Amino acid sequence: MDGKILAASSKHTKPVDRVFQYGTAGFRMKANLLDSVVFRVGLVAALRSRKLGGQTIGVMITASHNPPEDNGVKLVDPMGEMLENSWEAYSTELANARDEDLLKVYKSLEEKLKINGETTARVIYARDTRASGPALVRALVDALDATGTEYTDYKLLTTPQLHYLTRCTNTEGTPQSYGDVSEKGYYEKLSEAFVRAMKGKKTVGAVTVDCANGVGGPKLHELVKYLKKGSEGGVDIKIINDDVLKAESLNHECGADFVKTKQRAPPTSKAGNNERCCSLDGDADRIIYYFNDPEHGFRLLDGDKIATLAASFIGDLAREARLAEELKIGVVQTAYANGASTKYVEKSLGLPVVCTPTGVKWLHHAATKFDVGVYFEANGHGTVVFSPQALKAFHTKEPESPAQAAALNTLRALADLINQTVGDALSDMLLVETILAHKAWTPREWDLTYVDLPNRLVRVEVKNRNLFKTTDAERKLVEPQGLQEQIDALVSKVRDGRSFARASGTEDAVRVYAEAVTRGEADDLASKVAGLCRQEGVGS
Ligand code: NG1
Ligand code: ZN
Repeated sequence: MDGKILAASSKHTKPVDRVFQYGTAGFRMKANLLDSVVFRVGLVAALRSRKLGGQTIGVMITASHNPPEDNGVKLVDPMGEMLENSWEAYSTELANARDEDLLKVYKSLEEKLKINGETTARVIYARDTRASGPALVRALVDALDATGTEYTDYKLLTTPQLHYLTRCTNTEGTPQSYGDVSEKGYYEKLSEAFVRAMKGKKTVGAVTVDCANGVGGPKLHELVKYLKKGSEGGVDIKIINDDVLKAESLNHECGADFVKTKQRAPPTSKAGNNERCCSLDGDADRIIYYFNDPEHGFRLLDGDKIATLAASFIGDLAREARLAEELKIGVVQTAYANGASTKYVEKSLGLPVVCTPTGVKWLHHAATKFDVGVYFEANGHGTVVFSPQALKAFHTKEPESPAQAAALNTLRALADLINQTVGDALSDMLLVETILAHKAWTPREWDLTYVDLPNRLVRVEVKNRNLFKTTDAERKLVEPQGLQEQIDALVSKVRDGRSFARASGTEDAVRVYAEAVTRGEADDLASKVAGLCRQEGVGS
C-alpha cells in the first residue's frame, strides 16, 4: 500500500506556499488549489473508516454558496454527522504535509490512532454541479485506490442527500435503518412522509423555489415527480434558477446567500405581491423564504423565522399529543439570531433557547440534548432533531382521543420528513409548506409572528483575525484586551442594543454584528464597533 500511496501522491503534489485549514465547512478555496487537498482528504477518509471498524465515511465535493470558480471538500461521519472535531486537525495536518513527508505523516497518524491497516475501508462520495468537480473526484479516487478502499460514486447529489446516504449505508439491515440506500430511497422517504404530514391539506398559492442554478435544481425536479405521485399536488412548486449547464450562473444573482445579504429577491423572480418564495444555496443545505409585501416591501423569512415556525408547530402538536410534559423541546441558535426571535421563543412559545458558537456542528450537538431540538443559523442552515425517547413516544403513546391520535400521527410523519443528519433545504422546504398548510397561513401571517430588530452585519478586513478571541458562545471578546469594554460602552448607549465581534471561520476577516430598536441606531452601533475592530486589527 505504501508504494501505491507514494506513486499516487506524486500525481497530486501540494502547492508549496499554501497553508490549508479544515474549517467549519471543510476545505474551501479556488478549485485550482484543491487537487492535493482532495487527494489527501481521500487518505483521511480511508483512515477514519478503518478507525471506525470499516464503517462507511462520506466525502462531499462542493463549495456551497461560493462563486463557481471555487470548490471544497468535506467529510461525513457514519451517522451522517459532521466529521468529529479531532479529525479536523488530522485532516489539516495531512493536507499541509510536504510531499516528501506525506507517507510519514500518514503512517504516524495510523500508529498514533491505533488504526488496523488490515480493516477494509469504505467510502461513498458525491459532488455538486461545479465544472471542477470531475477532476477533483479523480484525485479522490486515486487516494481511495491507493489505500485499497471500497467506494461508491453517487455522482451528483445535494450535500444533505450524501449525509442521508451515509447514514442509510451504515444502518442498513439494522433496527436503526434510516431508509433505502439510494437516491430514490431519499425521494420516496420524503414524499411519503410529506403526504402523511399534509393530511390532504393544501398550501395557499404556489411557492417559487430559486435553486441557485446549483444541484438543488435537478434534485428538486426529481422530488416533485414523487410528490405528484402521492399527494395530487398538495403544494404547487414553481422552480426557477435551475440551469446547471451554464457554469458561471451558479449562485450568481440568486440563491440563499444572495437574497440574505442583498435583502432582495433574485432579478429572475416573477413572483407577485404576497407570493411565497424561497431560495436554496448551491448544494441545497440552506434555505430562506421571502415575499414582497405591498406595504412594507421585501420581507425576509430567515432561519430564525423557520426555527420559530417549526418550534411553535411542534410544540403545539406535543401538547395535543399529551407529550409536552415528558418531552424537552428547545431551540438552538447562534449569536447572529435576531434578538426578537430569541425573545419570541422564550416569552411567547415558553421554550428554552441555547446559544452556541457559529458552525452547524455546534448547533447540532446542542440540539441533541433536547428530545426535540430545533436548530437553525439565521442564514437558513438547520433542521429539527428528535431523540430516541421522542421517537419511541410518538410510536407507543396510546391516544385517548381522535385529536390526540391525529397529533401523534403528524409527529411521526415529521420525524420521517425532517432530515435528521443535517440541515436540508428540500426537507426544510417541505416542513415549512406542511406547517403553512396546517395553519392556512400566507407568508404575511408568518412574518407577523414577531418583528425583527433592525440589524447590521459588517465584514472588517484585518491583518490577523486570530488576534480576536472570544468566549460565551462568541458573544464576548477576551482578546484584544480592553476591546470588549469599549464595545459594552457603545452598546449601553443604544436602546435594546446588542453587538459582538468575532473572527470568521471561513474568511480572513472579523465579522461585526449589531442590532438596536431603530435602523439608524443599529447601523451606527455596527459602524462604531467595526471602527474599533479595524483599529485593533491594524499593524499586527
Ligand atoms: P463564518 O465565516 O465563520 O462567519 C459563515 C457563516 C456561518 C456558517 C459558515 C459555514 C454567518 C455570519 N456566518 O461562517 O453561519 O454558515 O459560514 O458556511 O453567516
Ligand atoms: Zn451549503
